[in-house]
Amino acid sequence: MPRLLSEQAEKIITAERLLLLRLHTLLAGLEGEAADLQRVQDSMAQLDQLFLLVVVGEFNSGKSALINALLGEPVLQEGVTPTTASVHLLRYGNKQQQEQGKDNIVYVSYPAEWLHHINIVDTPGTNAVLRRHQKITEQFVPRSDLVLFITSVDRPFTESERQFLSLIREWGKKVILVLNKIDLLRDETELDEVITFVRREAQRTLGLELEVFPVSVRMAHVEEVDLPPWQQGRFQALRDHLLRRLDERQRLQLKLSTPLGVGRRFLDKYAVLLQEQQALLRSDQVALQEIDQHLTAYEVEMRRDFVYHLSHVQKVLYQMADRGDRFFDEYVRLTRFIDLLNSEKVRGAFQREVMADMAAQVDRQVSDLIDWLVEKDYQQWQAIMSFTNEQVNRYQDRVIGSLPERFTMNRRQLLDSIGEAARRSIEAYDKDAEARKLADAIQMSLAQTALVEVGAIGLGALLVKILVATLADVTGIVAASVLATAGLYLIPARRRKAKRELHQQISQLEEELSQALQDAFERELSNSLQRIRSAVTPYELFVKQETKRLQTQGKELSALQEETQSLEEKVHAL
Ligand SMILES: Nc1nc2c(ncn2[C@@H]2O[C@H](COP(=O)(O)OP(=O)(O)OP(=O)(O)O)[C@@H](O)[C@H]2O)c(=O)[nH]1
Ligand SMILES: [Mg+2]
Repeated sequence: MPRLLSEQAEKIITAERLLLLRLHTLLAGLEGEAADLQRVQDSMAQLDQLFLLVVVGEFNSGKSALINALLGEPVLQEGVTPTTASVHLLRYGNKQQQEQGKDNIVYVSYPAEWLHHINIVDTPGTNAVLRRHQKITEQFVPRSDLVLFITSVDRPFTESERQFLSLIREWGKKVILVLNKIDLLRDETELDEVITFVRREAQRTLGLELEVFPVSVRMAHVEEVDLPPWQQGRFQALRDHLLRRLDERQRLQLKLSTPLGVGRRFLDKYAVLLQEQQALLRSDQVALQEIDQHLTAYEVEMRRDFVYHLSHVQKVLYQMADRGDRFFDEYVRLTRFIDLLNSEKVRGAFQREVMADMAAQVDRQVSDLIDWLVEKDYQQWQAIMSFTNEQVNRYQDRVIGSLPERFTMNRRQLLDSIGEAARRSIEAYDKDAEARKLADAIQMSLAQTALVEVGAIGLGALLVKILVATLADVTGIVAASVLATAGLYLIPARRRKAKRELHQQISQLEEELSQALQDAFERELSNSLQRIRSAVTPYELFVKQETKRLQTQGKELSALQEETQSLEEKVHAL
């Protein structure tokens, strides 16, 4: 039977080592605190060490005195002021001696048989003016396999004791509560009262059913038979419990629970951190989706508005066509035959009445369109900039200093770089230069399709140039000389032809101009979208990568939680 037990125990120990190793890897990946990583490593090493019974409590509660009473000799120093200044670890030795370890622990050897199975630790008292004492003890708590918590009847269950007990609980420790100095009480009623109080408070504030041992360490060695109960030391019960009833199996269970308690505490702690990072990344994903939707909507809206802006330009040309109709109706008639003889005059009138201020109007409409395009692009960058600011601020509101450095730094840098790209674009934005560039591009492409030489004449003037070159034919159709040779009865037919030709010319021009504008617009829009998207891309990648990392780590964390649970059950079943 003992052989079976130890085999199973061996298996559990191996599993615990593996668990701690995986936990260590996980915490390192999560950029866990150095102290936490160290603690996990210590837990691994401590699996090989002897059972550790750790005595804690407020200063002056009688911790050192209690250990002395167990030993039957005043090995440790006692005193009415804060006395024990460093951790004292009592272990078996052939003779009594004391040495200062490198780890700030004082190692005390003593030849008591039971020290073969248990090491017992005296700690500096808590709640003393000497804050350092409390720190030392707090740091030692995770190592303990069983905690003996000593409070005394003259100040039972203080607030600071409650806090300290809850810290011990966080490490998953089993606690035995000792209520010392019962010799200070007047009668049994007072004793019952104080025990009930301590039990109730532990239950109420910590939800703990604690085993309570009322004792008087001072009376530990006084013959008890003739004394009333509250004046008896009752020490024997505690001694029995610790040295005899705490048998090998129980000690093993407690010992094997220690690393699981440590593991559980870190798993809980880092699960919260993981969740915070996940929440933050989710907010980033949402923001990135919003940007994407925003850009898609922007594209749709731009296309729609472009049609509207383009129609203004087209309208200028349609109006010119209408004026042309009226012109031919008025001029190409028999009564104006004399006027038609002067073709220079006809051309002059045509320019004045039909072309009119078309050039200026086209220039104005196109420049409106360009301004709109440039302004919209600019607005997009501003929207992106305010998005990044928002995300940066959201991060600042959420967590201050608790998230891993690399994660927060990278995230911050990437957000900043989007903001920076937006800022640079906005600052370097020379709307006039952008507009000029666009206007030139439109002119160039129009000139190319119409096979006209361009100088720096402006778009409207270019249109006039194109029209004048082709309209010579149109006015030529209605010139008197032509009409004379062809026969005057042809006037109405010529009028119709002139109109038709003019419409054709104008609609061809309109098509070419629209195409040039459309091309320029598409080019600008896709450049603008691409610039914004590529500024956001590195951040998008980061969010994707980190989300994946968190998923993997989250899975490992859950797996370790399950493994801890299963080992706890196995330890319990030992
Ligand atoms: N009346 C009474 N006094 C006791 C009892 N046990 C210890 N004392 C006294 O309480 C004082 C403190 O005892 P220590 O053992 O030094 O207390 P401690 O908890 O180790 O204190 P620190 O080392 O300062 O944390 C000493 O004067 C002891 O003699 C007891 O059962 N009854
Ligand atoms: Mg002491």
